[in-house]
Amino acid sequence: MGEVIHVQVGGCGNHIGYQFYERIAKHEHSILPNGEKSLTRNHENIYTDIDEENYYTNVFFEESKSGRWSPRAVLADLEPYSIDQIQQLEYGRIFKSEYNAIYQYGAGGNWAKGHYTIGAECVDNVMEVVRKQAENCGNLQGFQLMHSLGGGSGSGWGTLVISKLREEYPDKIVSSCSVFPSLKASSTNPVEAYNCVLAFHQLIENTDFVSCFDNEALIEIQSKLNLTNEGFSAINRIIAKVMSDVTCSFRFPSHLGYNLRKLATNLIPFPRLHFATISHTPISADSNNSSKNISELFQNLTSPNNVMCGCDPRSGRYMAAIALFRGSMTLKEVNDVASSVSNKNSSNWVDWMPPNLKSNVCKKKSGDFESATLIANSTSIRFLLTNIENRFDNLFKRKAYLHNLCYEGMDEMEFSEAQHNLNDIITEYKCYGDEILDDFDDSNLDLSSKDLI
Ligand SMILES: Nc1nc2c(ncn2[C@@H]2O[C@H](COP(=O)(O)OP(=O)(O)OP(=O)(O)O)[C@@H](O)[C@H]2O)c(=O)[nH]1
Ligand SMILES: [Mg+2]
Repeated sequence: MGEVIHVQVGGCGNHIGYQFYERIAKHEHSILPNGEKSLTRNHENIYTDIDEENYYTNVFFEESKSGRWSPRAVLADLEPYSIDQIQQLEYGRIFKSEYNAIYQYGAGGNWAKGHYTIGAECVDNVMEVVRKQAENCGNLQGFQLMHSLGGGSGSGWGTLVISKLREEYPDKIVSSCSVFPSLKASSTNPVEAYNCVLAFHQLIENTDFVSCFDNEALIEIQSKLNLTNEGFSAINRIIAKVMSDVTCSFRFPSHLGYNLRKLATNLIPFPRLHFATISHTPISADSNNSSKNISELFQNLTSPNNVMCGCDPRSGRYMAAIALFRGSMTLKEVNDVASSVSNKNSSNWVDWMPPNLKSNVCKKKSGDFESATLIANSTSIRFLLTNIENRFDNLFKRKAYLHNLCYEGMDEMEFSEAQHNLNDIITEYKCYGDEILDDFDDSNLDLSSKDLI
């Protein structure tokens, strides 16, 4: 299968990365906080033998000579707080500190500090640690980087790391799990939209595949779940749950074994358009959600309320999608529903090729319930991108706060280039899918439908 090196950068990146690893170690690979495998696990249903179990665990974890498993993870931040916090948590000890790159400077919410000045001074150390991780891999598939696009470290430094990964490992897949900023997250950083668009420009050029999460949509989901008082930690658990599904067919036997490359190949008809919308169900494991059949799970996946970046799939068209089911269902059962769903709703797909919907089933459930995730290349992503472009433009046309970033050596041209690149992507998504949906009217969308969460 080949190994994936996971890199988490900045405050948000480190918090969601921790939740991801805690989830997959504790609930999915039976790894205890000290790195040992739990003796009580029951692998007969999933694996044929222990060698097969180790083969799959090896993708995101490395085994030491003493039989302890630790994440193939690099923890990087330009300030120490997030990693300090992680180290106090239940699974904090599972990360090896030799793979940390921690600094005291802080990027102060400024993309240019992360990408150029401070970040550039520190990036070699991160790459050094990545190299150490890569030396422990027999057949590295690629990288998964987690970060937010709104701050200085995850956004600026994170995308610098991405560009170095691309340069040093040109034949490996570089993917990211990127969190878009929300005005509702009560951020006091006025230049978030600059940070986001400058980072997005880098993601277009230097990643193969991006899983898009939007804090705006996640805050909405969180409030429907009555978890608002938990702040980001509830949101991060949702992202971790979804990312565990996105990666489950690399980590467990499944009908169509996917790896990062196969995922990217199936989803991306044009290299620049590699920004995935992800829907997941059930988002909360409550009793109302536990007994859904395959059709109901499918229906939820196409509901706007279950999309992690808030884009209504009906406002665009799918170019390609992978529906990933976890549970005891068979691939034939899923395929039967999938083909009837895509035939019935063929207008939701681009009309220049037959609906490209692949399904996969992984027997290993995520917790106690059957679940489903749709990783889609949908032209509706342009609504998220347009929103961020508007926020950027409101600042940039007034040159507001520009001096904060230019003071770090940036030129106004770079802002214009990033904005053009983003606008081009928005136009490309529109051209490939949405021409006849220009008069799309969202007034009749039923956002209160009962299949929410
Ligand atoms: N989902 C989620 N979003 C977060 C979290 N922490 C911060 N954010 C959002 O991410 C953006 C700020 O990014 P951070 O990750 O805190 O910043 P950073 O990458 O550490 O960069 P600097 O601190 O500026 O150097 C803002 O839009 C926040 O609302 C988190 O734990 N989860
Ligand atoms: Mg920070």
